[in-house]
Amino acid sequence: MRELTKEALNQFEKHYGYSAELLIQAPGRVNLIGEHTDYNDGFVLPCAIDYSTIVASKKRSDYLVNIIAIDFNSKDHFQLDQPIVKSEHGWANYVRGVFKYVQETHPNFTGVDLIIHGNVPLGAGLSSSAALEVSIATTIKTLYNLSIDPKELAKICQKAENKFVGMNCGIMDQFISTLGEQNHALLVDCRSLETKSISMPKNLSVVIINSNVKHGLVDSEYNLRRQQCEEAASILNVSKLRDATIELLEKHKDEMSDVVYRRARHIITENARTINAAKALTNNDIVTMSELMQAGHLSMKDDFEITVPAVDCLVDIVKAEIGNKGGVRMTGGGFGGCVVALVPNEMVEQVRKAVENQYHTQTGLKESFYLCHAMNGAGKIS
Ligand code: GAF
Repeated sequence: MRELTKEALNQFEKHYGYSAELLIQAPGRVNLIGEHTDYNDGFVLPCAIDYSTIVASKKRSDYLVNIIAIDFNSKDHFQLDQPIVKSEHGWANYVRGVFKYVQETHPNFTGVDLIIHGNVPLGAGLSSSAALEVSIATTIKTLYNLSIDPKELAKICQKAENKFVGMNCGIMDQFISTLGEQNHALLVDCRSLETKSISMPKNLSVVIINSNVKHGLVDSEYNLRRQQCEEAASILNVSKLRDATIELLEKHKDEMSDVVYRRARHIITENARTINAAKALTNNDIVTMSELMQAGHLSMKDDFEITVPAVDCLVDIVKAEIGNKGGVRMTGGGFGGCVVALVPNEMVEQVRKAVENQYHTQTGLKESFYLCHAMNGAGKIS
């Protein structure tokens, strides 16, 4: 983090010729359980991680926004007193979208110079996009002292991604990047947006292993899953699958395709698993947590069909080492990306070695291994 910060400040001086007045960070996230439940108004259990996007900034008074994205080796600029339209640079649309929707409700700001730098792995399912959106929104809010509460800020960022970028995501990623708590996961009710802080067991480490299978087909498959969930909800005559039960689903099984039935079964069972996982972690009941994570992974593999063989392989390797002393499952939207494992502290090296020895041989791929900690959400770096 210190290195990232130093580099962001240096680059700011180099490009703009004066010093930044503010440094903001927004973290990526890992979801412990509750996958694809957010847009079904259900429950999720993520924590923010110590990989983040950093933004160095300074106010301007001429309605110009200058952006330099170090990691993309790319620049963008636009005027706030003219309509904000799409850029040809993919990354820039996350930034432009946030400016557009902050401006919609809080129009009183007059420009900014920005440097963006970060270390959230891209396309790995650890929410680099949400970290970017939240870092920008928090920068505008802090620089101009705008009164935007954290939940509203997360919703503005989600709107930018849904309506400006065109990715129909739920609220989880922006929410945890904004509201994360050090040493805690957050059980989020994605309907009411109420949260419960769940203390992370001290004897377990949060290990994330990137399969380095880049997300493929994410947008199209993600949107298809959403449609299938909506179709199931409509057949079950509920507003969202959050309101359905397994009994109701079984009663209407013959009215839907097998695929739609299995999609709904994943969401209904995943919501229950997520609530139970929060209880298990609270009680330091690792065996139950382990079983819930395993069941969650199988449900994503067989019912929701969002895992890929390399990710399943990583889960198997880790599971063989930790048994029910910890838990492991795919994390994030799916179709590549990472697994998350809760590993007894004293077994982390053993797990690292097992993955190192077996993953490449079995898949031809090389993993990346991140030992993480649950962190606070976005804020000022002093
Ligand atoms: C992606 C989305 F952005 C989230 O809203 C969530 O649906 C997740 O996939 C799956 O749980 O990260």
